[in-house]
Amino acid sequence: MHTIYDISDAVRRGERITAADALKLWREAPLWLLGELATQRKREMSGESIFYNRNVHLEPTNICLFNCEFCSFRRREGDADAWYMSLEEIERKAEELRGTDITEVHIVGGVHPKHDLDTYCAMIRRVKRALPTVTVKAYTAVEIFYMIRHEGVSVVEGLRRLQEAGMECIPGGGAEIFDAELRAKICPDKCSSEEWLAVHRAAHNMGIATNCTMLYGHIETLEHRIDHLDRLRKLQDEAPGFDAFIPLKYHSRGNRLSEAGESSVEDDLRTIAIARIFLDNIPHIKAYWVSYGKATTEMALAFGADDIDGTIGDSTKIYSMAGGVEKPSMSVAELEAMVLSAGFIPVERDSHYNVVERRGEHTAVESIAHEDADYAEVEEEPESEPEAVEENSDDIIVSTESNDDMSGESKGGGQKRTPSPKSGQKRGGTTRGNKGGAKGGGIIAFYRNYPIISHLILMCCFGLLLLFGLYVGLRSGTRLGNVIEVPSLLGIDIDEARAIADREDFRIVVRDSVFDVDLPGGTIVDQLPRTSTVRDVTIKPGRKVYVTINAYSRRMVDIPYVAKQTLRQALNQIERSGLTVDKLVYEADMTSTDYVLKQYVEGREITPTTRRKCAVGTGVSLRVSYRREEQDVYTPRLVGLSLQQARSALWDSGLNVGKVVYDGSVEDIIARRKARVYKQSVSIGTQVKRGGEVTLYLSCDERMVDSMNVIATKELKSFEERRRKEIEADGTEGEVAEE
Ligand code: V47
Repeated sequence: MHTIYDISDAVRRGERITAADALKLWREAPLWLLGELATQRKREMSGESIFYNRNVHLEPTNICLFNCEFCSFRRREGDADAWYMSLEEIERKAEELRGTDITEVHIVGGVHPKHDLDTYCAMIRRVKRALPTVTVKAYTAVEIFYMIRHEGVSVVEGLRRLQEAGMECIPGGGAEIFDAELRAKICPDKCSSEEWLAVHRAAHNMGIATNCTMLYGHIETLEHRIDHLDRLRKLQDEAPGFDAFIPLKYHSRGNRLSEAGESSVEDDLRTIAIARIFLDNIPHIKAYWVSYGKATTEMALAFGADDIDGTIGDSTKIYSMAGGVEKPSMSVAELEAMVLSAGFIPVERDSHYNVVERRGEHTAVESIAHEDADYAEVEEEPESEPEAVEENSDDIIVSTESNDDMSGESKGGGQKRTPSPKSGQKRGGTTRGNKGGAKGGGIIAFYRNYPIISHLILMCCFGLLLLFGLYVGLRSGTRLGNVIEVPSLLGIDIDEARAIADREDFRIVVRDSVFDVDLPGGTIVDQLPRTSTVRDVTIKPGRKVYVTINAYSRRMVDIPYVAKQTLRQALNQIERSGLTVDKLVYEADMTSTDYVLKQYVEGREITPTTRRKCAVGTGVSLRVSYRREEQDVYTPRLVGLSLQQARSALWDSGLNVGKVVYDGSVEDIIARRKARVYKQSVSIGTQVKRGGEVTLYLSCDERMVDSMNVIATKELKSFEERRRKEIEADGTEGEVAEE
């Protein structure tokens, strides 16, 4: 076992650290030490530079099919504050930016039910038509995965079409947290971690640079964070292409995870520092100022961040709607001042981390570039001429010069870049032209000298062409253009499903397993693509259908000791171990509320020395403290949630699950997994005693659940309004009393 001193020495020597060491450092290293180590790593990778760019975000819609727990941005179609931009509006918006000095448009938004791959491509084309020299960074891997699956094309083909439309790089959003269980809780509708990673892997292999993110500070643990970073580091080793990692601090206003609170500034700085130390193959760490605010961003520069994102121009709402910076906008002067006051050199970059130099503007970069060894010019490759940006071409030069260390070769951060189309054309054009001329002369001379042989050769070629045409025709008549309607495999045995797949000409891939006592082993409980009641879902012959099956035997797990910590920590640990909560029993206490005093499994107390295993899914009962004056809690909103989500919401509020009642639309055990709560026995915001029970009513009737959800949203709003007034009134009473 390494001590933090061993680990620090390894970092100082420039060595890679393991996931276990990173966890130890995170937990035990004092903040100053993390700052020192991360800054050393940052200096090795990007010298004294801190990067920013001139950018805007474009959020075409906030209407989204997905309903993530942490999201405050998402609206349903028809909601009063939902927005949707047509292609014309998008183009007009881009046109308004003409003549400004931005170098990047970052497009991201909701996954709109009516958008397909063509719509997404058209959006990019419209932006590029209005702003031909600006880089379009577009769509999270979640959006890309959705549009590609919807279209039924391969990831590579989908990316190729987006690239053809003008997408140059991919932002890092949608990664959230990779742990499957946690992902299923906070963003159950989004593509899986493997799918997110697969999109980025494919992009990297195609030479498309991407970013990566991690949403942290909600209900995840440090282990989840390290696991997330580890998966990113592995992908970067395998297929380099990440330009930057962006830790995204969770903001809690106006979403269903708000009870998780928000991370402290210390946690933010530790997260940034560990990311810089651990991700030794990702060239840049971005402290996204829109999320962190100016003060924390400035501090982040002393903890390994070397990028602060850009000018933004009040163009994104994702963070302001969740409680981040309101109307985010910073001038170049403000961004540079922030960097300078942290003791570093501000450097304007383009989307590929090339330095942008502007004639006539005296930037910090220009004055330092010639003095500082870190900025020594790298010899240019002959074909990659500096690309002059057309618009405002008097002002901007996208320089190919880069920081020695930033070339990243030694660190494995080297990016594959698509060669400049200009240079490619130049090389191909001249050589092909010459050869073509020589060949043309030779063929004519041969024909004149040997007319019979020439005719024979021509006849053979014609015959071959005829045969080829016949073959293509037959193939397309039988198979090409054929599609298979995806059958519902839910509830059937995996062997039976394989037989169907053989018959129908598609393939089955088991991608996950769960354990449900009520189901036989091998039963399919989920599939992708899923079937739909409103349209046919089809795939091409030979394609894969991914299934989740019920495991054959119930896994045995160690019972963790979860007492002597907060209820939230205990719930997290119980969940991670694969167990569940049986009952929360509250006990009055003088000092604390929501502190776990004791724990029981099958009636027997678990102590720190208990070494026992039990089957996955076994319930743990917790004896939890409450101070008498804090005995009451408010019933949370449960309508719209799955059973698992509703259970968690109740436990988090200090309440228990009463009866679970399914209506007639829930036909079998499989359907139960899809059912959502449409009624709760105690309405939202009712004051009840801790430990009380709430009965849940579930249905698979989506329309009914949706309409109950609308009512629930109104109830929640009026409860929040009522509470706000009560709190204000309490505050004024307090002031009067003090006076
Ligand atoms: O994927 C959503 C996050 C992401 C909340 O690549 C939230 O350069 C905190 O990825 N609290 C989208 N975070 C934004 C994004 C991004 C931003 C800036 C630069 C880049 C880049 C990428 O925002 C989502 C999600 O992880 N998010 N809601 C919230 N309440």
